[in-house]
Parts: sequence; structure tokens; C-alpha cells
Amino acid sequence: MFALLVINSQLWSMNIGIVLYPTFGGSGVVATELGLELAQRGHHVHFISYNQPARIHYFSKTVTFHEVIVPDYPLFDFAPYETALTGKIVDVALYENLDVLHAHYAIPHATCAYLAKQILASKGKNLPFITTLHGTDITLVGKEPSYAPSVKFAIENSDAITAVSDSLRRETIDNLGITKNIEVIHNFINPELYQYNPEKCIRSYAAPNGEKIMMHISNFRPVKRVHDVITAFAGIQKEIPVKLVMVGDGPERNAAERQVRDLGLEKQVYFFGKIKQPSDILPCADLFILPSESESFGLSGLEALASGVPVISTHTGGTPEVQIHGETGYLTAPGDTEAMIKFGIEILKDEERLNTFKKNAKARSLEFTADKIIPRYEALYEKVIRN
Ligand code: GMT
Repeated sequence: MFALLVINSQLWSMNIGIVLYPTFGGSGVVATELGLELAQRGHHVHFISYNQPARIHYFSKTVTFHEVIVPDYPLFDFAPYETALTGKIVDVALYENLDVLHAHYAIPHATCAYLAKQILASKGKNLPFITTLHGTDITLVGKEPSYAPSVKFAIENSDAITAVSDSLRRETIDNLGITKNIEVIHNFINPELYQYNPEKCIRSYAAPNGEKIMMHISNFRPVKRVHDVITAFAGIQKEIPVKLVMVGDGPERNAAERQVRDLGLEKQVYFFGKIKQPSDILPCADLFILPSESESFGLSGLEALASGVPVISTHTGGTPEVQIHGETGYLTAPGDTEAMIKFGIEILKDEERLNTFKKNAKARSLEFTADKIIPRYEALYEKVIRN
């Protein structure tokens, strides 16, 4: 399955550096899946981070990981990760002969990419770089006055900028006053991954009496509003036999577990912790809930659709670019748990409606498949390399 670019009438595979967070967070997942897809298409991908990215499930001749080591010294209260990352980019670019660098999440990756580019230029090597904005790097952290100047500078001096939704593109212009073109390239899924597999299905022990399964996956940060997941579930389970599966971990998990105990729902709610491949268990759910305060795209919501699972989410940020109200699920205002309860009951109580929503979900996800999205990144790499 090799799809090499034709440049100057020659078949050409690129050496692509990808700088990313290695964690379960959305930007790291997107960057990893993108790299693996690019490798499948014949390019050589070099992942650069401080840990092996969680979603890398194989290595090959064309998938390499370069770990950033940050030497410590008693003088440092904060070891300078940015300096070590910049050095690693320079090293990989020179010795692996990178054609292009792709920084995922602006902070601090775009700044390091910019600095690496300058150092490389002094050594006679040109390294164009693309910055992909993922959300909180603009909507939350990027707004911090101490970060904003260098974030804005590095974004504006990227050879190309992409945002994962149009909403994020507009917020970047509004928040940082960026005037340079920002291309919207939505996140993607590989539909083959999200197939129902009875061997991996949790239904037999999580919902042994034919209960429906509601699911939430996130990093349990305040922006995800996990307490709304539990409040909505508490209301829905009064009308429908249903279990709740909470996947992921983060700062709000203890409070969420307390809330469940206070409501006396501990026999109906499972906390699974972090799971490497959500595609293993998502196809087993009947309803996904993502009540975030804001979401630049909502990758887990797309992963749910790909699994044929309708989604209740909030109409903030880029979510409405993915989820369709009344078709793939429902959109509510953040915090409107009454509406979430009403819609949850509406979907789950009627088997025919539920099946229609499930089919709609799957069909909608096919608008965001890797084979539609990856060529857009390849074209962008080609453009910045040519310039
Ligand atoms: O949601 C997070 O806090 C993680 C964050 C990240 O950068 O890892 O996710 C952001 O990027 C994802 C991938 O592009 C998007 O799907 C998420 O919507 C976005 N999160 C927010 O905007 C809160």
C-alpha cells in the first residue's frame, strides 16, 4: 500500500519528523496515528518526544522513535526541555536527513521547531516546519500572557499552519491575532480499527443482564466536565437499565469516584483507567457522552461515531463540525445535564431509534477517514518543501 509522491516526475518518499506529546491526550494520538499512516504510505517517519508515544503499536524500518533526554544539573529548578528538544530536532534533521518537520501542539513544539530551523540554516540545511494547532494550545494555555508572545511568534513563522477545526482556526485569529493563512485539516480515523469484536466486548461482565452501556473517555481534566457525565447518567438510569463505563484518568477522577459513591451508583459505574486502544472497547457501547466545556474537535467523539456509537456532546468549539444534532446524537449547552438526561433517555429507550442513530454515527465517521485526510498533509509537506 505505498502511495509515494510524484515530484518532478520522480517517485519520492519523504523523511518526516513529528514532534509530539507521547501521552494519551488527543494531540499525541492524532500525531501518532498520522505518522503510522504516513509510514504505511511509504514515508519514513521519525517521532521525537520525551517518551515513546502511547499509541505506537509497532516499529518498522520506516517508523523510528527518537527520545529526548533532558540532562539535569543542580542549578536547574526546571530542566530545560525546550533546549534538549531543539538539540534533538537538529540532530535528527541532520543525521536522518529530514525533509520536513511537523510540530503537534504549539507549546513548546512550534518554538523549538523554529529555533531548530534557524540552527540548521546556519549549518546550510533547510528544514521547513508545519505547526498543527490542537486546541488548548490556543484556547487555554496559549492565552497565558507568559506563553502568548513566543507561541504567536512561532506560529506566525511556521512554514504552514493547520488547525483541527474551523472553530479553532477562528479562535486562533481572535486570540492571537494571527494573520497568516491557517488551513483546516480535521482529525481522522481508520475505520478498520473500530469493528465490533466479541472477544474484546465488555458486555458480558459490565452489563450481564442486557443493560445498555454508556461510555465516556477523556483525560479527566476540568474542561471535560466529568461530573456532568455522572449527573446525566444518574438521571438516565432512573428510566433505563444502563451501566456507565468511564475510561481514562486525570485530575478529576477521585472527585468523580466520590460523586458516584455519594449517589450510591458504585455498582453501576466502572472506572477502567487508561486504555491504549479505545477501539477495543468503544464498539461495545450504546451511547457515548462528551459534555466538555470546550472541545476544539473532540477526537473521542469521532472515535465513538466510527464505532457506530451515537454521541451526546456539547455544541462548543469544533464539536458541531463533527457531530450532527438529531442524527449522530444530540448537542446541548455545556452544563445542561437536564437536556443530556432527556436526550439520553430518548436514544436508549427506543431500539429502532437507537439503531438508526448507530447507523448514522458510522456513516458520518466515514467523512473523516484517514484516506481522505492524510493526502492533505502530504500535499502540505510537498508545498512547504517546494517553497
Ligand atoms: O483534550 C485535551 O485536553 C487534550 C488535547 C491535546 O492536545 O492532547 O486535545 C485537543 O486536541 C485533540 C486532538 O486534536 C482534540 O480532539 C481535542 O478536542 C482538543 N481538546 C480540547 O480542545 C479541550
